[in-house]
Amino acid sequence: MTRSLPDDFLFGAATAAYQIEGAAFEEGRTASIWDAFARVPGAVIAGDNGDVACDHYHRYADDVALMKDLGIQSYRFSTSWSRVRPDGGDVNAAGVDFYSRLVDELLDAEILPWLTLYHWDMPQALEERGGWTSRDTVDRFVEYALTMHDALGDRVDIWTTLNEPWCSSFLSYTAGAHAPGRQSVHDGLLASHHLLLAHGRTISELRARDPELDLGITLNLTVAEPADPSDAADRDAARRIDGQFNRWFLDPILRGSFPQDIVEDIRRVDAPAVDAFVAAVRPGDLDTISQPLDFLGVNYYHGEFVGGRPAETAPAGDQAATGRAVGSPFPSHEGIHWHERGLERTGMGWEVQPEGLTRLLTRVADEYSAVPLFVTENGAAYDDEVVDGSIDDAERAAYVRAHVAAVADAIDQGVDVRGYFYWSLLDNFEWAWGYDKRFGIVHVDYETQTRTVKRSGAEYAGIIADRAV
Ligand code: IFM
Repeated sequence: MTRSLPDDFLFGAATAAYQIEGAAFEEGRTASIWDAFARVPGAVIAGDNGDVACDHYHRYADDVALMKDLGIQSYRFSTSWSRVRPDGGDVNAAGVDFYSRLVDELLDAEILPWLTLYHWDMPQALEERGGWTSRDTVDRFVEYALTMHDALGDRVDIWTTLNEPWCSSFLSYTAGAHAPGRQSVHDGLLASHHLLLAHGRTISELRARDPELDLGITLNLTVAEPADPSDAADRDAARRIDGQFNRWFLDPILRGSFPQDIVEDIRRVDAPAVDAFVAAVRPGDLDTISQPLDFLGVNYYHGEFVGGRPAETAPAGDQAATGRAVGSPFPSHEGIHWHERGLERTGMGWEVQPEGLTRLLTRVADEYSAVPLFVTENGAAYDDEVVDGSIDDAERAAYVRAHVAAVADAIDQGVDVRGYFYWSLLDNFEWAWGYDKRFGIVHVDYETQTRTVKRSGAEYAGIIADRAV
């Protein structure tokens, strides 16, 4: 059955600064936490780093032309704090100018620029002063956001404060799997609060400057399901995943409170960390965090199928990325076990579960808010093969179709979903996995920097042209 998307539905593609730009130390840019972390032995597979990446810094005009050829309507990119305010200090005019040229190129190509201020690459100098565990970093972030608005506010209307704060707090400060690689429940909790506060402060400053801007945040959300819904321990495992992954961010942003059941779970594991977190949440902070948004960005990749006891058959997916010992990103993780349910998996070991996206969008709309939703990331890595210069990635093409159809299902059920951004436009630096995992609809040969549109890219272009799957 052909599924049509509304005429004003926005089809886009997404990237992030550190994953594609390269030029890591050019024209005034200094180290971000990812430049430092990638140099920690074992932190990133094969010792890869973002020094060159897709060399987008020098090739942005060609990349915009490629997007135009594909019919991409909006490009979601992030700006690098370390390029714009190196070391978190003074403004670097050359860094700002890069983004100004990129935006002009997009507008000339009639592609809507969608700017994300933070996709995980804080200046390393700020990390050395406490990073996201320090409240002072919130002020530095707002300064940086206003610098971007000074430069681009006349041409960019859509601003996302943060991408996936779960990753930049718990995955980074509690699990140690991402930069800066800390492993502390206390640090993850504080980082999550300060990230949210930076989001709220930035929204209020930008709103005060220009009420016409479209302002929002992007969360990575999941659908947590108990392996056996009739088993209380399995249901509790699903509650805890939902709480630590989804509600920890949805609740403060859309309801003005942290989920108390999760606060109490974590207190049983690390009471001093929770005391420090509670003290860090000062009067007024939750009002700042929960002010109205123009949109919520939802990143969805897969669900979580969990039980309260170890599964008899170990799940097929192996998401352990690196040679370093990393911890759990879930502060209260004892007694949560992943189970197998026989779904197809991507090259990341992630389950392919498109109907989970429909349920997720419906749940956010029903339980939280009627705020317009955009799927700001969805995509899959597969082991692509280049044969005679082409990449016949049928699995990725099917993945895109299935997930766009899942969005159409949510719209049919009355959810206000206004767009879909494929992750990612280009193969790129997949964090702890380095260049080993390819998510792009466009293949990148990292030796020659040649771009080749994959079959999935051609099919996505067809979906955009037809406005239907
Ligand atoms: O590559 C990442 C991106 O930076 C954030 N969301 C998930 C993607 C795939 O892991």
